[in-house]
Amino acid sequence: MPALTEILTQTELHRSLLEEALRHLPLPVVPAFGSAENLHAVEFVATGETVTTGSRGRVAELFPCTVAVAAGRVLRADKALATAVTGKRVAVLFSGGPAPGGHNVVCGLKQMLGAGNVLLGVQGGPKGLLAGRMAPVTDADVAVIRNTGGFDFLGTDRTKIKTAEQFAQVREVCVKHEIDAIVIIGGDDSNTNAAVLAEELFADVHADGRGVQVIGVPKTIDGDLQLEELLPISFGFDTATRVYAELVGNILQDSRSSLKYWHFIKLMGRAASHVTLEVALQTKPAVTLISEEIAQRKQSLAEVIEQIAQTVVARAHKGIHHGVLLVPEGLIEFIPEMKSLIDELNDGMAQHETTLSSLDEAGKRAFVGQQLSAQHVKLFASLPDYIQDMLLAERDSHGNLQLSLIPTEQLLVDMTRQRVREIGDASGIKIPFATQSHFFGYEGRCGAPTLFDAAYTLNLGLTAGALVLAGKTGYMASIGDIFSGGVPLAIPLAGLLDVERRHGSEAVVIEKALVKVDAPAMQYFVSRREAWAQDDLFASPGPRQLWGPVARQVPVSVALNRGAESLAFRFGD
Ligand code: FBP
Repeated sequence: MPALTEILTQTELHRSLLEEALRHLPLPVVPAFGSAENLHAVEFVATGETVTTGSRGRVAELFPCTVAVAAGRVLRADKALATAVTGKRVAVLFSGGPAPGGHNVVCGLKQMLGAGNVLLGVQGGPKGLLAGRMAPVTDADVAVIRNTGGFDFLGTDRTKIKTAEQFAQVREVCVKHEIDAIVIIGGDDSNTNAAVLAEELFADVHADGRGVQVIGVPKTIDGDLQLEELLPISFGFDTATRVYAELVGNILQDSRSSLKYWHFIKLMGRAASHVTLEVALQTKPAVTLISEEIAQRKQSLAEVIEQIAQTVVARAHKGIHHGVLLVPEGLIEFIPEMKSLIDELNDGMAQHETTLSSLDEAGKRAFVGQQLSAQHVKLFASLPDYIQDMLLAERDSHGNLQLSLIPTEQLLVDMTRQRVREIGDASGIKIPFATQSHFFGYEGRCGAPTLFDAAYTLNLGLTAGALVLAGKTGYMASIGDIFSGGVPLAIPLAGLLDVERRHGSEAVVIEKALVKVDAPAMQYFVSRREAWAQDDLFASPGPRQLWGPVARQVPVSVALNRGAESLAFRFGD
């Protein structure tokens, strides 16, 4: 074989030149743990801060053990542990959608646990935990996965652990594998799982009366697991938004070069609009919709379309027939009238499940059209067939509409086209409106982590490991002071829980952190968006940088919301 083909074959199995180089990228460690070469475990002490929700009383009844121990107090790393802890067996699992940096959490955990303890990797997320599928994580594994994207080392899934039978299964697995602690790397739902498991496994799992410690690690590209200074952002958000910003920047360049298309781009983020806001701050497109603002203003779908059409027309009058619009994945559910329609459809579909399952698409549309209340009939009829079909499609395992399947970007294109035509007809001027639509979602979830996500996750893994060694349970690891050195924190999971009534019974949840319309990042965006709508002022941030002057950056929205003086993060050095 010629030499070049041999070289190419050698890059298989995650050995591209970049992946190889990334494995040797040095990452900073926060001062509490010593240095990258000489790490040590730490004690955790209570800070003056507590976390709690409006459901405090009920949470204390449902989570007596973990609430009594933590009392809502946030902990921070203190001095080095006096004696080495050895002999612990710790299981780690990914839960929910993948996010860049997850592999580094495993690396940090392994490093902190050291040779004296065993780290077991659970395969296939919570489902794998229930089935007891796990194997030791070796130093060789860690050397391979360091600084790589994805969750492919272990795999993940979205199983919710909530029934008595499932708790019994987890206990059995813990006994069988002699597990002392479980680390769950996940988002709001997965950390709710962690809180519930911490309480369930608090004591009496092993024959000697010992329980199993449970620690959460905050992950999600959606950025909706955050808590001001205590948890500035979940990991994965920075990388995902930089990948999307690069793609959006390229499209902005194309639109200004080709001078003929409006690009409507939907960005991932199941509920909150953090991803869309961040990408807008990085790229400055003509139109960006923020679901939370639309909900706050109680805008109808027609009003949202009018707003877009007016921008298209205003730019056309200036001879600009191109532009870019960003729309968050979750928009539909934030438009009050759509939310109300979806709620009625959810109930109706559950009630008429058998009838609906016997009908074809057109039959379903006609049947539902007759069942809807008067206030929703007109709105439902105004939606194109393909949206009606998606609204009537099968719900996910939690009974939710599968939002990422709804082509919101296409809906906005079609409805805007109609409105632009009406405005043109009324004024006797033909307004060109050629379009392209896109959905950027899965493209951003598994990229190699940015320097921020790589360093953040390594330190989150070290923190989770240190919490295990310090004997803690029922906490979520975090890193505070990200602009001034970094400090490992432990947030009591029970303090984050809310108790809601859902479908007639109690549900325990960690509420998603939505975009706050009065927060500095949103206010800055509001102050600039009119200028971005009028002219092409966009920026193309280009590929994410792992070396060089712009590598050490946090997301723009995080820096603005935290009142930082620059975008640069600092861990340790
Ligand atoms: P997590 O909250 O579990 O991190 O997942 C977020 C997300 O990427 C959303 O942005 C998106 O709506 C969803 O996952 C898609 O889920 P799936 O992988 O099940 O299609």
